[in-house]
Amino acid sequence: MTDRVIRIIGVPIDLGADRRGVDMGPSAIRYAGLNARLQRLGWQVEDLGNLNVPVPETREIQDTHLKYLPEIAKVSAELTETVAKALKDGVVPLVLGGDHSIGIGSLAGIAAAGKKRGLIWFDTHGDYNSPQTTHSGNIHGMPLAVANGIGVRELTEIGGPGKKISEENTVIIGARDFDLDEREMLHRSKITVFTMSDIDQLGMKEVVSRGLEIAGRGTEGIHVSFDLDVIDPSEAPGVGTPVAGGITYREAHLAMELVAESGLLLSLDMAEVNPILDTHNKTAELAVGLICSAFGKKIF
Ligand code: 4U7
Ligand code: MN
Ligand code: MN
Ligand code: MN
Repeated sequence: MTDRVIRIIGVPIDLGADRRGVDMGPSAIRYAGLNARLQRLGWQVEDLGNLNVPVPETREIQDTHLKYLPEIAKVSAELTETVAKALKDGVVPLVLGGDHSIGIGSLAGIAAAGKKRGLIWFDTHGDYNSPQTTHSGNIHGMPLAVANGIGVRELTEIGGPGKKISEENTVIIGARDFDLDEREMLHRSKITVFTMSDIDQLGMKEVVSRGLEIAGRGTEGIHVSFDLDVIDPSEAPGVGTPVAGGITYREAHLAMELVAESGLLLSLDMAEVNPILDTHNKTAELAVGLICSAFGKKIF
């Protein structure tokens, strides 16, 4: 029936995270039946396979404040081109992580394609550290900052100089674990943050509606970057960085259903699935369910 095409781009990277395991995310998500389920929704699916990512054991850490910088810069540049090409081809890029450093390439690719898009970043964390503020040196704690022009040029200039996001159209949802300096930098930015406490008080429906309004204002649509650790570890144990007190299974689906209903979604990242910590691929299956909700699956 369809001219609607989703192009799947796997990025089996864990160089940006301390813990090994999220490199198996793309495989776990495909194993959970992603392609067939999207096809059943009426989408045409083009799976590009995975980008080439070096294995950490074959590399040495050069800078402890920016672990595996050259390797991550190279993968991010390749992802940037792949995402930009997808957008130029008029298809929807679906990027499967891998750790959340994939956000660097996704957002640079969108910017390189010349698109003005809003951004909703579902995450426990701000991912807004700089090489100066990071405690871990892990680049998966930095992609949002990098996209906003903060950090080393090897990362911020991928896909061209300048910021890759518009702060005014950027929203974080589900936050509950910021580093102190990261929190300060976010306060000073024009990025909107909805914490877990906001979700408790306003409800997910209201938070996502406000988020969509902010991200969609004056843009061509939105990119959603979804870090599975935003969901409570009881529902999503298989993530890179589990933190108690997250959103529920239904809240996550509601959020994606509202994104679908808005008609604004133009590209999507699913990050930080870690099959090693999972039970029977539960988290990857949840990720597939959320992807389907975001791309229009209706219960009835
Ligand atoms: B994720 C952290 F210190 N802030 O920088 C850091 F708490 O992509 C966590 O959101 C980063 O999973 C988490 O290492 C990155 C830490
Ligand atoms: Mn993240
Ligand atoms: Mn996170
Ligand atoms: Mn810390």
